[in-house]
Amino acid sequence: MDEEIKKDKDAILKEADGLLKDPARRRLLGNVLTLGGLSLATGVALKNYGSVKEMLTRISYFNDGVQGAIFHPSSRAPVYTEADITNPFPFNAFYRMSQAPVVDPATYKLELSGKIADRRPWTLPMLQALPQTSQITRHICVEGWSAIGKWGGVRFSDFLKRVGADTTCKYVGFKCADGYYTSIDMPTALHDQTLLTLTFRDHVLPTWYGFPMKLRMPTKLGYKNPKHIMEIYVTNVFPGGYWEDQGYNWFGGS
Ligand SMILES: Nc1nc2c(c(=O)[nH]1)N[C@H]1C(S)=C(S)[C@@H](COP(=O)(O)O)O[C@H]1N2
Ligand SMILES: [Mo]
Repeated sequence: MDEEIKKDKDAILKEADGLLKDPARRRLLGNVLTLGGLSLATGVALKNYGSVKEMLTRISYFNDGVQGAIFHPSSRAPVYTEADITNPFPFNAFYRMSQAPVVDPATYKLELSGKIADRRPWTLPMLQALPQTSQITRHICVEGWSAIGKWGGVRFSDFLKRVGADTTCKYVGFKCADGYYTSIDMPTALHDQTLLTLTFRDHVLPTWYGFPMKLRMPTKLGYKNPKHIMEIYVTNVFPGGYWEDQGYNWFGGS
């Protein structure tokens, strides 16, 4: 880490520490005064104390350069136990729950494009036949809530290798059935906690949580975790995202 970035990191933590002196805020936030917890800290604290504008400023304060530099492929998000799972788990999207897109499993095909050697589409049974793993992690939404859930599916790095994705590219982009879109940096795509998930709490992903598929990254804020994925592409051309294009920080790490 170079000197300049190290200074930024210290300054950010110091400022957050100042903001969190109030014991009520501390209680709300628990153990979070690490860079890993800072997005949660700012999201929750600002929900209670500040405006949306302030929240966005604070999220953007973690500018992409600083985050990219402090994010190391080996940093891991905390994992939890079955007993910690939040029930019911919150729903969130840019529309109401009843408007979540209904995708037909019989005709569903995951499209691949961009810098990928084998761009043949994947059906759900093909995806289900790949080795599966599951993980209990905390999902953090910048709107001021967080919740612990269990998601299961295919390790995304395995999938990318299998289809011959060019992992020297900078970005992986996602297009969703509801018109949502987002994109992530390649190191996060290859992170071993990044999963292409097909289940929630050991059952087929419900419509509102993103059927047929949600990319789950515990190292990223909620809006970076696309639901209802229809297409995945690999590119060096910055793809942006639905909220990112409206001012949310692109890196969006938690
Ligand atoms: N396709 C799609 N994915 C999306 C969204 C969306 O509106 N559409 N919202 C994002 C946001 S802001 C959050 S917090 C999470 C919410 O996921 P959940 O409904 O499973 O809690 O989905 C993310 N992924
Ligand atoms: Mo969110």
